[in-house]
Amino acid sequence: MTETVETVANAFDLGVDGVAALRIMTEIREFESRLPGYSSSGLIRGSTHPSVGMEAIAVGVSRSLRATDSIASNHRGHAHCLAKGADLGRTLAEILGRRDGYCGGKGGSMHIGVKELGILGTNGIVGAGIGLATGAALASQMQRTADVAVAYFGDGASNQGVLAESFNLAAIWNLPVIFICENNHFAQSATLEQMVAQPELARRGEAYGVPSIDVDGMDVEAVANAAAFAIARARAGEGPTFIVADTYRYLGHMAEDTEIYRTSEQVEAWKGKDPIATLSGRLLEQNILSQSEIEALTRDAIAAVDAAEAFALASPYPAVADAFTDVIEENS
Ligand SMILES: Cc1ncc(C[n+]2csc(CCOP(=O)(O)OP(=O)(O)O)c2C)c(N)n1
Ligand SMILES: [Mg+2]
Repeated sequence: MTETVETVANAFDLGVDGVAALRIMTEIREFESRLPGYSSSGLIRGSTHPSVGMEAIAVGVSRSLRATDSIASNHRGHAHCLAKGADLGRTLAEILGRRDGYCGGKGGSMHIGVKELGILGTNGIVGAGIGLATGAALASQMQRTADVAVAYFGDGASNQGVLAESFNLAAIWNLPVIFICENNHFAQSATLEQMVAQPELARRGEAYGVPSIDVDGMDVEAVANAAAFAIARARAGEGPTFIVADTYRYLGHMAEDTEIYRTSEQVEAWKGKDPIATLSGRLLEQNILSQSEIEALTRDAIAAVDAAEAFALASPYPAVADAFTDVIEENS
């Protein structure tokens, strides 16, 4: 049994929240779509994982988060950071290994941490963010800050043992943590059906006493409402929630992916549920934006990413002499 979100205080209001959500989703789409090109032209060292198609989740969740709330992200984490308030230029500079990146260009795509925005880090170790967010939630509870912590992870990561441990501790200690599983149905080339015998992932929360919600991860309103419900519960001291958001990544697992494990028909079918097209359609239907205003918003988003790209490319690489600075934070 999963929870149903019927009444949510602070529900997503298309007139109030719709345009901002469309803007950030369009920026993220443009930002992430450029990554394979940077990889093939040698601007990115190592792998980077775009989240094109999955924008509604990070944007929907972040709508109810404040700067002091924490997020722990994964290897596909740029959208999580951007939706939490990270700057496009500094994020791209980090991905390209430049000095103006959030970690001085020494972290890269899978180590973007921004303390002042509560971004505990993107993370190359599948599942690791689940434990980090649970720990941040424990800190918040002990310090009585009413801040919450969010763990973003994939369907593949849900099979890591840390999820079981974190669910259990969060449930018995009533921790203010929201577990967000972005179920895009693949872990690299493995399908969810190959990985698990019980694909209804939300049922796992129930087994630990963590209320669980299934949500359409292609619908920013639905995600925002589920997250608002879960975040309000956490802030009120009512404990953890598990949200499973059904979604799909349009691009390969990483730039070099041959994608032999799926059909183009499947990819096209999911594009028919595109989160940006769906939101644009609703804004048009409700006369909140006109077609020409949507086009202008799209042009602005592209210009914002152009500016981020120019900023990142103009930033130098870190100096070799600085290789060992900023590696360990000294306790003050
Ligand atoms: C502990 C660990 N095991 C394996 C890997 C290799 N790896 C990187 S991404 C990935 C797939 C993760 O799938 P999922 O959690 O569903 O996230 P998605 O890539 O679909 O967003 C794997 C197996 C890793 N980075 N860390
Ligand atoms: Mg996955």
